[in-house]
Amino acid sequence: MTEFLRLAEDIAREAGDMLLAKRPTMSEEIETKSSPTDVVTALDKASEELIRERILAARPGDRILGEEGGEEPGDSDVRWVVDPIDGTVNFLYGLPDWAVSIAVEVDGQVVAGVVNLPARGEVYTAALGEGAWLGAERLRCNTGVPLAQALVATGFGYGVSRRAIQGQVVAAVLPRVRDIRRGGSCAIDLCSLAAGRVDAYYERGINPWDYGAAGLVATESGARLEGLHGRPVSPEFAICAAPGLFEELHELLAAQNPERDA
Ligand code: LIP
Repeated sequence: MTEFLRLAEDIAREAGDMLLAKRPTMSEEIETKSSPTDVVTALDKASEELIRERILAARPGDRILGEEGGEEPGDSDVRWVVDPIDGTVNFLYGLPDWAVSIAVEVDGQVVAGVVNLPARGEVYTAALGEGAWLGAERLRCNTGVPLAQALVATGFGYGVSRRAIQGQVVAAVLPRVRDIRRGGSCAIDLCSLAAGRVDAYYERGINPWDYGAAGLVATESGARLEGLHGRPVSPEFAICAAPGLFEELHELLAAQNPERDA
């Protein structure tokens, strides 16, 4: 596990340094993906290429799932789950909240995760059963916070028709909580929860590369991360908070039927 974590951290730092150094010259090259607001920059692709090369040089045969390049086949029971830039819109606009995220799964379970925020100089790490860390600081999420006093992070997937529903859901949540934050990166929202900078998080439409590494950071900090009705977290839905607040937020969200499409 330590070997996985060290390698993931080295690679996430190298990709982050490259992105910081090159950002001003290459960020103009933009394509769109699932919708006009779903962007990918040349640097998303360059970052993922670098990460894939480094993983395969160190561990040939391992499988890799990346946001931009899809799944690399392989026989290994080890799979690396990579988001070369989570928070691409922030990155594009020069906002500091974007991250390189690398998770390592063994037999389908995330055992190590690294989330590097180069523009903030922060690196979050977690290892299964061994805790979550911001640099050398052990992380523990906030506990004992009632829903009415909770600062809740969320995000909005890019699908245009789903955005109307996401707006309805957030309108139901807002009057019941302290406030809402929309930071622009699922990975950073989950790490912020682990660090006690927000109390809870929910979102529809995220992907394994968004929550792979940061999900382990959050759960190792003491939080619960699940889908609705006891289902595992998935692209359909994610809720994360310390036990107690988790159940309160789950009740509120489930009543909104937030997975509906119309
Ligand atoms: C982003 C997610 C964020 C979500 C955005 C987007 P990207 O990922 O991390 O939580 O709200 O819509 O999906 O596109 O920056 O890798």
